[in-house]
Amino acid sequence: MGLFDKIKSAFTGADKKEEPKQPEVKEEEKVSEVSEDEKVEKVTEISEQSTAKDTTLEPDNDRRETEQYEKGLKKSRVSFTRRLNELLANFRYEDEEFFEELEDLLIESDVGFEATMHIADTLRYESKVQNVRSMKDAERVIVQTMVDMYGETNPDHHFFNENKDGLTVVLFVGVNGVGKTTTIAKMAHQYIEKGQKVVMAAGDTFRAGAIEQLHVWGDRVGAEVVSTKQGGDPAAVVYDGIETARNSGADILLIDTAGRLQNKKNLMNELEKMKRVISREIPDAPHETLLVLDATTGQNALNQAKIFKETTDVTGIVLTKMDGTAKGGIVLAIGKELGVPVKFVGLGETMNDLHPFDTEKFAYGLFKELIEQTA
Ligand SMILES: Nc1nc2c(ncn2[C@@H]2O[C@H](COP(=O)(O)OP(=O)(O)OP(=O)(O)O)[C@@H](O)[C@H]2O)c(=O)[nH]1
Ligand SMILES: [Mg+2]
Repeated sequence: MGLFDKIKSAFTGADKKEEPKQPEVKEEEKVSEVSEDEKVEKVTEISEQSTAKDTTLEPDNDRRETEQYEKGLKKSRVSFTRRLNELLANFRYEDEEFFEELEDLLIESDVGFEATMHIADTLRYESKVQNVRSMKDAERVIVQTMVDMYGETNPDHHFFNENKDGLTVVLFVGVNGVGKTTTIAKMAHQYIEKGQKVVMAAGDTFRAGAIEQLHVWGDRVGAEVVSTKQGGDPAAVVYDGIETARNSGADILLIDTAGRLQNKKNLMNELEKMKRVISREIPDAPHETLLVLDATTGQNALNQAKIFKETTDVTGIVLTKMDGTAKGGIVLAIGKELGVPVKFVGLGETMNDLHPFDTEKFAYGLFKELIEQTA
């Protein structure tokens, strides 16, 4: 059974629930840019909001997580559903212009070239062999093909490599401002909520304020932060982080890194040096090297991912700011064009807004009304 059928029976059955009322989101609304100086201040603000919210959340609640996906992907869903419905209203099966407009819509939704061609060609074929005649037929083929593609390109459930017998080491890489530090804080918070001990290493010794930012997060979430002075050697911080984590019996060490990409060779050298230090201390580590990508940057994010893939062994992707984009298709492009699994998605700014990537919930969050609409 394809993902489309699975979702249709799982989510749109008898226990169908009402979507909570939310204000309409403007398509062109963007995640606000934050200046370097404002970052620390913002951490405080965000943490306070999150603490207020945390008490109402149960982390393992499946239904709540589905709702969070729905809420976080609302911008993309509202925009795509509206545009597809508008396009479908003019559907005529022998009209090549329709197929071209469909391709434009898909490209603009960031699903990528390969996925776009596959979806449009599937519809062309189904029209030619006379399976598609009406607007409803076209809608079903488009939505089913898209949803099934999510199922095919992204494995059912993400696999996060944890060291069950000792310290798990996770290295976070990615360019400036994509959300590395925030993701570390969110992840730390979630592990601490589960009763685990977390150490964070401030491997970004480059950007002014980065060390302080991690310390503020550490205080908020209750994780020890290991750091050196600005301009210090990140590999030395990593070494200290491992020592501290071991000595304190921590379960997980989260390593922040600087977000430079001006010089590929420097980046490679710096990351390689950190990795050497890590694996000298713990042979299987880092257990995960997570590349953080900002979903709002579309094709750019994909290009960054290609460069990082060439320079270091990326084991998974964290796709942040999905809530801030109307172009949620990027997951499909990543799956199709990179072959690196998306392991986590950031669906908002609070500490509970980081989620293990779940293909079903994700596809449902993106296509809820369209799936329900299909006969
Ligand atoms: N809306 C939204 N904002 C996010 C998300 N993740 C991160 N952000 C915001 O993105 C901004 C940048 O996040 P940082 O964590 O500082 O990014 P970084 O990669 O560490 O940046 P550098 O340290 O400059 O390399 C902050 O304002 C975060 O609140 C998300 O999932 N959704
Ligand atoms: Mg940072």
